[in-house]
Amino acid sequence: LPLWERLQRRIVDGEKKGLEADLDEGLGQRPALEIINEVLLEGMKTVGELFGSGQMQLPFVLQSAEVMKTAVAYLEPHMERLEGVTKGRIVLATVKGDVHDIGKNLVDIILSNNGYEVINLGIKQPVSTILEAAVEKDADVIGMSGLLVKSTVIMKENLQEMNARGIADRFPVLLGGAALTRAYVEQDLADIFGGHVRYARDAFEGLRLMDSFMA
Ligand code: B1M
Repeated sequence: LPLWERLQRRIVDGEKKGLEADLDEGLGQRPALEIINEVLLEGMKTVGELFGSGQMQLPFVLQSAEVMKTAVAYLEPHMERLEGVTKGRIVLATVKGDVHDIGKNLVDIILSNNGYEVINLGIKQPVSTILEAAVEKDADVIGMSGLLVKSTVIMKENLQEMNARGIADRFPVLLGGAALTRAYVEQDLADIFGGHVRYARDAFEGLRLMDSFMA
């Protein structure tokens, strides 16, 4: 198989052997970020489709996710990094009940590489932990990720909790993850939230929105 197809297959098949050699070869031809976005994420998309249609079982999805994580970790040092500036601080978490973190961690990488301080709390984070970290670390923005349909409801509850605690207008909120839609976030959730909430389709939109929050 040609290199890019081979890399994609490694994600789909969950095959780590030879991964680094292929990534090295790839790095000779394209920037690290482009390899992630245009090659590896396509592989994850296929995994999602296969899983969704019952053609792939969960343990294999987990293996694919592991290969994806290994590949991203290997490529990260090769990404461009804006040094010597701190543009702002974000507390970032995957919401309660949700373990998906590949997207969240990509957001972390993109923001960190572009001058933001990211306090990444990890997965399955209850709202109290997120809000307490935001207050304690004096964050500029709160970012929540979640891929399950269930997580879209949790996000709504989290915003209501911010209303209840009277901190809705202190922290703009950035939301992302596959089950969300722009309309749900920027109309339905914006309606019930006393502050500013925006939807990011991907990590780059997340970066643009961070820049706009800090402007
Ligand atoms: Co799960 N899973 N999974 N899974 N999984 C999905 C989400 C699913 C759509 C698959 C499917 O059915 N086709 C489905 C959800 C269905 C639903 O809710 N309606 C699903 C399911 C059902 C489940 C379980 C319930 C399965 C089970 O146990 N029976 C279970 C849930 C466990 C739990 O959370 N409690 C489960 C478990 C897992 C694994 C552990 C095996 C693994 C996760 C490993 C890990 O993350 N460490 C996994 C995976 C890998 C997936 C799919 C296949 C791929 C997700 C992924 O990493 N994509 C996924 C299919 C899909 O999403 N279509 C699926 C790549 C990643 C880069 O994309 O996270 O969307 P994403 O991030 C994007 C954007 O969304 C955005 O930026 C990123 C790109 O730049 N973004 C943000 C994300 N967060 C952001 C935050 C921001 C800004 C942008 O600012 C704060």
